[in-house]
Amino acid sequence: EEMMRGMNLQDILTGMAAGGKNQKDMASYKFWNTQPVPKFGEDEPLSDGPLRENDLSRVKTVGAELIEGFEWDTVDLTDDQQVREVYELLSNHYVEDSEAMFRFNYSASFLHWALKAPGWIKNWHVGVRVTGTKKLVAFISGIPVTLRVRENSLRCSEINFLCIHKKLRGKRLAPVLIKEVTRRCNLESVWNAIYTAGVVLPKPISTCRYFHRSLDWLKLYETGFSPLPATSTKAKQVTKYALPANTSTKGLREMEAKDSDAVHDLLTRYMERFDLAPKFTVEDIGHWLLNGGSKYEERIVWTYVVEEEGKITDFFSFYSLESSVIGKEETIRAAYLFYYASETAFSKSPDAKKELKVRLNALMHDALILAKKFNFDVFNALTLLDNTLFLEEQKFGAGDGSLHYYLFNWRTSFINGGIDDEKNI
Ligand code: MYA
Repeated sequence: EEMMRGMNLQDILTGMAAGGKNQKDMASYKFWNTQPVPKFGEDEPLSDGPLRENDLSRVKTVGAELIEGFEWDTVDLTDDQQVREVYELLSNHYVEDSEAMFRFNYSASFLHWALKAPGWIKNWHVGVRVTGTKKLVAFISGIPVTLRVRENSLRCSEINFLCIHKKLRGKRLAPVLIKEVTRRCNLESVWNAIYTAGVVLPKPISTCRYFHRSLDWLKLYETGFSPLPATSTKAKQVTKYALPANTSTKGLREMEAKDSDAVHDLLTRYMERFDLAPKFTVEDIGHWLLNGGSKYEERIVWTYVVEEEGKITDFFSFYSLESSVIGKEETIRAAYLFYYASETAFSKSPDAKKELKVRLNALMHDALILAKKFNFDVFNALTLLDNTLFLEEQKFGAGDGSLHYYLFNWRTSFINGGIDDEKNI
């Protein structure tokens, strides 16, 4: 108790309060120390703004030398064969849980969708190949995104899928990849970036926890994803997570292209309530929520709207991302809660928060029913947006993982956003 006093939520979440056990001291971030990111321990309330000067004339026109035997490549993701190569690299070498039981298995369709969003830039899909065999052994990507960080609008690159072949780990290749993608963003006069990671780096602007809601508890138990609580039985667990066969929200239906303007308008207003949000165009909505016009082999995203008397009052979406069970043939099919919004968020009634809670619980209950119907094993969500209003009631449980949010070359104070302080999540 005493120890906690005087420590802020940010320190608790990033491990600083535990004597920095999840985190190295600043001096040992040999690479990140040289980058325009805020440092730990610098907590003076300075105003929001960039951390280094932007000067296009000083951006190098060619990439830095790579270690002997390797070469840079721009991966062409309009070529299915090259998407396949990225898929192979990630499916064998991308993010695993701390116990190395599961690994993200982003599908080729997912990569098409995530990396060719409106305005995508080919040069930001950076690969490293073995000179002799041309085998792809490392990757990092960026896509353009306009972000609102509090009152500022930033043209950013969203960096994702940083991956190095397991045999090339620990050789300081990651900093080389990061500097190369930075150079390629700078060449487009983009000086800021957003990225997320499970690891603690200088310095998170926000931190979320993963929550999981079992849809097929028995499968999750058998694959080692979910434990059997000491106070329960398998049968009780199965009963606990059972869901009705049909949704119950009146007017709920799949989103169609004709809904794009209404969904765009609703989501834009809903997102104004938060400190960090992407600024979407109607075209972005079509891409992110309508599966880019369903042009991919596999379905990646599902979006439902509620229509009442010709008006769209609510919507929710979730996307599909499997994890492979390491050492087995099996996969866990996970649905991840994506964007949603509800007119209830703008209620002026004295019971507004209660109304929003009731409405979101009804919507998310239907989202769970639909995800179950589409054969997902688990439904995942983070502690962002208004999620803490329904996680508990919808039987989500806290996972082990945290997700830290970072901005490159932008200072802003910590965003407590979706973390529910009262419940101490
Ligand atoms: S997060 C997902 C990251 N990928 C994985 O976790 C997949 C499995 N792991 C790997 O492939 C490797 O372990 C990686 C590191 C590639 C992660 N973000 O080469 P090294 C720092 C940033 O010897 P390796 C995602 O994709 C580490 O602290 N830095 O290490 C978002 C150390 O620096 P320092 C990281 O293990 C990525 C240095 O790298 C990360 O062989 C956003 C060690 O290098 C990490 N996840 O390879 C990237 N992990 O000494 C930043 C370790 O200072 C983008 N490190 O501690 C920044 C914005 C750029 C654009 C700017 C535009 C203006």
